[in-house]
Amino acid sequence: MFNNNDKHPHLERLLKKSRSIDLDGSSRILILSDLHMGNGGRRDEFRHNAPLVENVMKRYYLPENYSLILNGDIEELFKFSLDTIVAQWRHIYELFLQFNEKGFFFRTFGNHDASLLDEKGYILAPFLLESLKLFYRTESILVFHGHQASVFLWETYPVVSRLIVWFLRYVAKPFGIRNFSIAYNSRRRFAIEKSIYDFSNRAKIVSVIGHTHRPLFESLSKVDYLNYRIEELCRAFPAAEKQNRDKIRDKISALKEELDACYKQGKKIGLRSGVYNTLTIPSVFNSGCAIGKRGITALEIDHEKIRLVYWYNGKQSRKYLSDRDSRPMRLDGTGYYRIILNEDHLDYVFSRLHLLA
Ligand SMILES: [Mn+2]
Repeated sequence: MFNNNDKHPHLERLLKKSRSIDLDGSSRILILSDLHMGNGGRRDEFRHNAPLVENVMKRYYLPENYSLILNGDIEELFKFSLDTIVAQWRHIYELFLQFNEKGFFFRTFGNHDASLLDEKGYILAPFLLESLKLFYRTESILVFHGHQASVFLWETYPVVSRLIVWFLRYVAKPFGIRNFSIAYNSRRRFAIEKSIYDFSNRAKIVSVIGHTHRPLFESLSKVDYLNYRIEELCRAFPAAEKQNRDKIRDKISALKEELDACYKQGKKIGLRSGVYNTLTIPSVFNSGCAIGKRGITALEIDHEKIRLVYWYNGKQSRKYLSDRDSRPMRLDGTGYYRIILNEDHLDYVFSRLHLLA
């Protein structure tokens, strides 16, 4: 299963040919993926979180001088035509473009919007790339959607994806064939993550992806992370003072509850499954998606730190647990909140990568 000779020609090519940008000590970048924007109707998966996305960009990330990278599957072209999407979400497109005024704006394509390569006059055409390389000192962070690592040809090649668009629009939909391409089981997800993990470790780079809709921080999924933290706290327990022991005990029971909830929802363990190795190399990050039922996850690069954050509507979401002792921050004048799920310095990430990979 663990094949060291396994080459990743697509990914090697991306690493070589990517356009690159130098980060400096004050760089701030927001990375979002998988918006799946549609026509504003009932089948539009973006519709539900559109006000949230609009508010956080307009009231937080733009005033805070962030640049923006949209990492693929921004439009849902398997179901809708580009014209209807742009007409529906013009105000959102205008916000995207504003990021290019103070900082930069780029968007990569994913499997659901690869056909944009053919669209002349597309509003974001000047910013459309397959991947982008961020240089941090001598280190590389490669940002790409992630479908390139799929073993399924229809996800990898734009030509094939165009055929799928045709199939879905003119055959599947009229004849009532549903969910042809979206059947994402956790095995497929895992295969993609694992393939990108192996590639990144071999190349000694960090990859930032989307596509699977599952947030990863330092290669850890939520379940992995909860397991890892419980283990860490159990180890700290015996040496702790009496009053700290109570705190640790409370924390462990809260984390266990969270973990049980994950297993009940059928969330499977990810890269830290122990099949391959027990040490986790922090080489893969995934921004998650912007179409979550309760909110959106995003990655931030901010002054040499990398963070996984969660934005949610305080009225509809339960209190969100963060083990990192971070408190939710309310976005002024709205009912929206941001919480930091995880955060580390890039120096830590790359030291660990070089020491362990
Ligand atoms: Mn995708």
